[in-house]
Amino acid sequence: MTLFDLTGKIALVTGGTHGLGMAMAEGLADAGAQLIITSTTPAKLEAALEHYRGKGYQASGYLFDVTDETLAAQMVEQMVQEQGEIDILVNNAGIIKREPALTMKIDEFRRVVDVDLVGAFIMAQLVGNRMVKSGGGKIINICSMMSELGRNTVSAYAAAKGGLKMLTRNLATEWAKYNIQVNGIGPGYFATSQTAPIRVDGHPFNEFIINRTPSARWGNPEDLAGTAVFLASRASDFVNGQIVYVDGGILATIGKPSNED
Ligand code: GCO
Repeated sequence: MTLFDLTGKIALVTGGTHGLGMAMAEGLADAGAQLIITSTTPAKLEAALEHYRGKGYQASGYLFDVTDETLAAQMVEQMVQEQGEIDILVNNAGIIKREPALTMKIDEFRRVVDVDLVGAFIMAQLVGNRMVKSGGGKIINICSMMSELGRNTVSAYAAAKGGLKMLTRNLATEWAKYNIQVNGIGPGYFATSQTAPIRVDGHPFNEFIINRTPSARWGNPEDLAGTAVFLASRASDFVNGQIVYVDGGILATIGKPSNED
C-alpha cells in the first residue's frame, strides 16, 4: 500500500475546517500527510485545529481569503517558511448562493465565481510555481455535480464549478511536464452544512435526491477520503486532468420515476 502512503508529505486544504474539506483532510492525514488548513473565520480555524490535533494529526492553520491574491501570496510564503514545501493542494474552499438567475445580484454572482473559481486559480498558481521548483506535486480541485448539470437557483455556482472543471484540464495540460498532476473530485449530494437547507425531511429536494441517486442516499463526507488519497498519492502519477465524480451514480443514470424500485 506504499502507493497510497503520504508520509512526509505536506497537504494544504483550503477551507478544511468542516464538512467535505475536513473529511478529505482527515483521509490525507490518516495516510501520513501533515495538514495545513485555511479559513476566513478565526473561531472556525481554532476549532478545526483543536479537532485535528485532538486526533493526533500534525496540523497548522492560516487565516486569509483565497480571493485576496496579495495576502494569499504572503500566506503561502509563510506556510513554506514555517511548515515546508507544499506537496498536495486541495482547492476545497467554496461558497454557494441559491438565487434565481433572473433576480440574482451581479455582485453576488461575482462573489461566488471569485471564491469558487478565481480563488482556486490564485492558489493553484501560487503553489504551482513552487511545485515547478520543487520537482512536482498534486493539485485536487473540488468540483461538483454542477460541473456537469444545471439546477434551479445555482447559476453562479454552476458557472464556477463548470469553469473549475476546465481549469483543471487546462492546468493539467500546461503543468504535466513539471510532474504536477492536476485533477478534480466531483462530489454528488453530500450531507453537509452547505446542503442542510435542501436536505430537510419532507423537503421535495431531499426526496428527489434519494430517488435520483442509484445509491439511494446522500453521501457522507468520509465517502470522499479515499478518492482524495488516491489523487494525492503516487497511485495517480499517470492520472491527469480527470474529474472523479463521487456521486452514488447520479451522473451515470437518467434517474427513475418515484414509484419505481
Ligand atoms: C445544490 C447543492 C449542490 C451540492 C453539490 C452537488 O444547491 O444543488 O448545494 O451544489 O452541494 O455541489 O455536487
